[in-house]
Amino acid sequence: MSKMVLLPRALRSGTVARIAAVHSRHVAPTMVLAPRLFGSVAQPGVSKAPAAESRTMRMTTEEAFVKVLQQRGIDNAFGIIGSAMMPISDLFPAAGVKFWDCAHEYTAGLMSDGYTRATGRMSMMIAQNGPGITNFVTPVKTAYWNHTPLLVITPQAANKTIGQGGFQEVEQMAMFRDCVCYQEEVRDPSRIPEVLNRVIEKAIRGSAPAQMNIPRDMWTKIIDVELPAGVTLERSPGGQKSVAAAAALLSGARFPVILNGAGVILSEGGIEASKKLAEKLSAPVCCNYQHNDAFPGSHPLSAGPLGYNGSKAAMELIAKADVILALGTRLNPFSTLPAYNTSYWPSQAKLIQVDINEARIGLTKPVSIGIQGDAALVAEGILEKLAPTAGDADRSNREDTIKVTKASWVKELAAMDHELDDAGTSWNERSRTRHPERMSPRIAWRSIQKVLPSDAIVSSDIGNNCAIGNAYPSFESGRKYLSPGLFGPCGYGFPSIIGAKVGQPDVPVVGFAGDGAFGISMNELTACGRNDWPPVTMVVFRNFQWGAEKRNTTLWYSDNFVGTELNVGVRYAEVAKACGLKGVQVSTPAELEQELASAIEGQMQRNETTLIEVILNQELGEPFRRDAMTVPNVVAGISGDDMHKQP
Ligand SMILES: Cc1ncc(C[n+]2csc(CCOP(=O)(O)OP(=O)(O)O)c2C)c(N)n1
Ligand SMILES: [Mg+2]
Repeated sequence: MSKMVLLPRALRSGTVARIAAVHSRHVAPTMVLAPRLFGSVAQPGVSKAPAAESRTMRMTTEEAFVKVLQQRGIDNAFGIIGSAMMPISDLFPAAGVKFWDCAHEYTAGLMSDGYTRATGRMSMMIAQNGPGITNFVTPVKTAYWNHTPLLVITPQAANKTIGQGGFQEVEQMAMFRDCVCYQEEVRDPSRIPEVLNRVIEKAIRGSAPAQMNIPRDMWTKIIDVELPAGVTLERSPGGQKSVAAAAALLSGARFPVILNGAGVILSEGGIEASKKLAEKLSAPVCCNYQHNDAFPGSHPLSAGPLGYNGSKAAMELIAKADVILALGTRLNPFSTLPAYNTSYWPSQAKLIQVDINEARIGLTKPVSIGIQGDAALVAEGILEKLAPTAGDADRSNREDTIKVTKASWVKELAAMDHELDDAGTSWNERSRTRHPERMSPRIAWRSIQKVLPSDAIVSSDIGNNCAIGNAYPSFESGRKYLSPGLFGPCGYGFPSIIGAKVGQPDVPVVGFAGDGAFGISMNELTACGRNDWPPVTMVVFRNFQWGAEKRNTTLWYSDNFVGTELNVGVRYAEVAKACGLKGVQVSTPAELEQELASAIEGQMQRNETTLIEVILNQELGEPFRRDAMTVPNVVAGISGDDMHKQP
């Protein structure tokens, strides 16, 4: 790269020569002593009054931004390049920040979520103001309900012209108000490091995305600033009276059950702390819907996930609870609504809810004891305060019940090959008859389960085949299962597994998605095969339909299939090949097992990304929300004859 530095015209005059020298990327920032709290925009030619107590440095706004990123170790950014970020992206290579230039901002954001969920390290989303940023809305809200601390940088139209309805201008603060735990717009160039530092801090404290909105004419300014230091807040072990009350309640319980949510995964040592507590109490541990990695699947007290297509054992066991310890969870509706046509949530049980976020305690269920605190620390505190006899009442009966209930579910699951039709409907039966040679979703999942490495990171998507998978893979540690979460965006499985692999390159990763949802995200096939992008294995369930919604149509709209059919002519494996990746289509369990094993081997040994297109029959499992649907009424009736032609 040329050593010559091109300066903005305003800086090319003799009077500002000193500043021009500082602007050069080859010149180290000058230390200036100045009595300022945060910073100021440098006045050309004005000398500073020295003040020993302040250590202000002169630098550009983009240097300040990048230095704060460096202080915080934020070294991975996901997005699409645009002029509004170029002053900082220009510095990324020198700074050690890797910019993952994706095919779409929607999927870039989901990659960022996958990266941070799989590693626990914050990443950054960044895009062009206007249309780039609007593409971020869905992934940011997705990360919000996945409780992922992300740094969302939204360059904004310039202050000089904003409001004139110019180019790439949109209300970026209003747009994200409901999607982030904190947002702030930069008001003055000198405040860039202060604001960036605060936004990062808020994302950590809120365990959610936080947004910094920055008018693009804030870049390339020269400022005198003191870089702010981060403040690490110790997490709360919870109010001590409430912890003691929870310990007393659990000590007297006849059938205590622990329900682990995302907070257990996110808090350091959360899984271990819940394990110790469970062992002392001989309490079964259920996982919240889509947080299947919140407790080791091989542990004798592991009951599995609640919710749709989850573990019947978990649901039967929690139904018996007289005291539930809900640890690190907001008790989202999908973990408490009926499943398998049975209502399992024990409304009479006493409920202890522990969450780091006070706003979520008692929000969805009445609680007996609420504790605002870190899941691990609260669990440790409760364990310390338990009565010596805690868990003794009925202990061996309870242990037997857990064993028998789990064994019976394992047996039942192993024998479940097909999906049931509701009374009066016949879609599943017709699907089997139409394609008797094709695998059912459950037969495919059993093959997948056989081949998945025990340490794999797995992603999932919104769709019926992925939902059926709820009961199959289990995990021995946290940050292994990346599901789309409660915002429920189709298109999550592929980008999130790429993000996970970026963060955990030495771990095998396998992504899952239905054919429709994959279609939303498949433009990343064009991005992920490049040089330094890590290899992944992606499984696409090919049932030629938007299956999950089709099931709703079957149940409530008499098979009036509107918008549920996908293009049967598309060969996803061929698309992957056209993008320079490996693509295979499989249609038998043996092929699936062989190709999946070889794809994972290729991922780990030969840097190969493989897409496996799994041809399935069109059977459909449980719908997501029976509670939200009703049979339609016909009152006035609708006729095609009433359609007018537009003038
Ligand atoms: C972005 C987005 N659009 C639409 C939906 C509604 N939706 C939920 S599940 C689903 C069908 C998914 O179909 P597919 O990915 O093919 O999986 P399948 O159910 O067939 O296994 C749709 C359209 C959604 N959740 N997210
Ligand atoms: Mg489908």
